[in-house]
Amino acid sequence: MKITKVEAIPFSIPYTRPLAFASGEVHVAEHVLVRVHGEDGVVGQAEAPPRPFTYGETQGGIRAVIDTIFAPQVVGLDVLDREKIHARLDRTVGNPCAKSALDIAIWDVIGKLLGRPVTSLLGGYTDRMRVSHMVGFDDPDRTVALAQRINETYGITTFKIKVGRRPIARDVAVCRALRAHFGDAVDLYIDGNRGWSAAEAARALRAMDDLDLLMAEELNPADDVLGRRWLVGRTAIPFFADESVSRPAEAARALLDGSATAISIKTARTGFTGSQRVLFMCEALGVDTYVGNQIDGQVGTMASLVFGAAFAGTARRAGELSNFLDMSDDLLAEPLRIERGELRVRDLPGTGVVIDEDKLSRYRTDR
Ligand code: MUC
Ligand code: MG
Repeated sequence: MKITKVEAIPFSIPYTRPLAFASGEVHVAEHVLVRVHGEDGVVGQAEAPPRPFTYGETQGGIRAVIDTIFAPQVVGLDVLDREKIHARLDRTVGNPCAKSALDIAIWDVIGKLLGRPVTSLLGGYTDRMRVSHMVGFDDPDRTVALAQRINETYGITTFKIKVGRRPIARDVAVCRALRAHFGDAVDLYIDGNRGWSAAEAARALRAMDDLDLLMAEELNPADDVLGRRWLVGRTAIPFFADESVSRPAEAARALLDGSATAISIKTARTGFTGSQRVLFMCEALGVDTYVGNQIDGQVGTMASLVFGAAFAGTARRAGELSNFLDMSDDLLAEPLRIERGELRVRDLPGTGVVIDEDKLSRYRTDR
């Protein structure tokens, strides 16, 4: 089936609870819905979340690169010729979220074409994932109250805490309060989004040594080449690379040069095709992975779930699949429901994304 048209539709949905972290803040989901049309009227869909503070992409930039460069390169190609499609997209450097949304939308078309859920086509390991919730910067009491509500309402028992503030005692206090409140009933891990220096991160880890943290992520910049290697070498828990590994080759480099011991996989930045490459490389090397969150809406979260549930390696750990809870509304016709701490994939051809067209009309910003 040939690709006949590609659309990049900008939309804007406010957050009820903005997320703040060391590298930025998100108040409004100004994302792009990518639609890939195939012959016979089949349409594949995916969400691109621009993250200027992470990859440099913007909503306008994603639309422009899709409309002016990627769409002309892929229209007319067969959806099954994925290597040919990627060879063309890869002529342009960067633009990870734009390329990934295209890749996922193409997989959605393939699933619909074959009449099978994409999660089965990718690997078919399980039909569900445990959910981890990411909490942004706040004070200890409010963070504990939020985590308690999320735990009671959705059964979530894994929390990622954003850190990277100064003085480091602010973040240590939040982590300590969560551990004191929940005891060993929850798993906790931290993500610094490059906010600390290597020395600050080492001090913070020392101060939290008794908190039984599961893992740590991007505590200092990977560009502090020796500082990062020094920090990772003295960290006793898995040290995840996230935004510093936006391509499979960067993940390989991070592991080989000792700037990470584990890799966060985000379908928003490596699509399904690139995420598979990252995952398979990590599996072959015996390196841990988990499914991360690019502050996705429900359409993007569905993609993370479809990928994460497809493989034993990604289904093992809780995936970050819940930050859409902080949005005031979303685009899915049938909203995602987290129950008993889990999300289930949908037994539908494709990725299972069905858009509420009235909501899309309300939130799109190009008309
Ligand atoms: C994360 O894991 O870092 C914050 C910035 C970004 O690019 O993704 C989020 C979550
Ligand atoms: Mg991160």
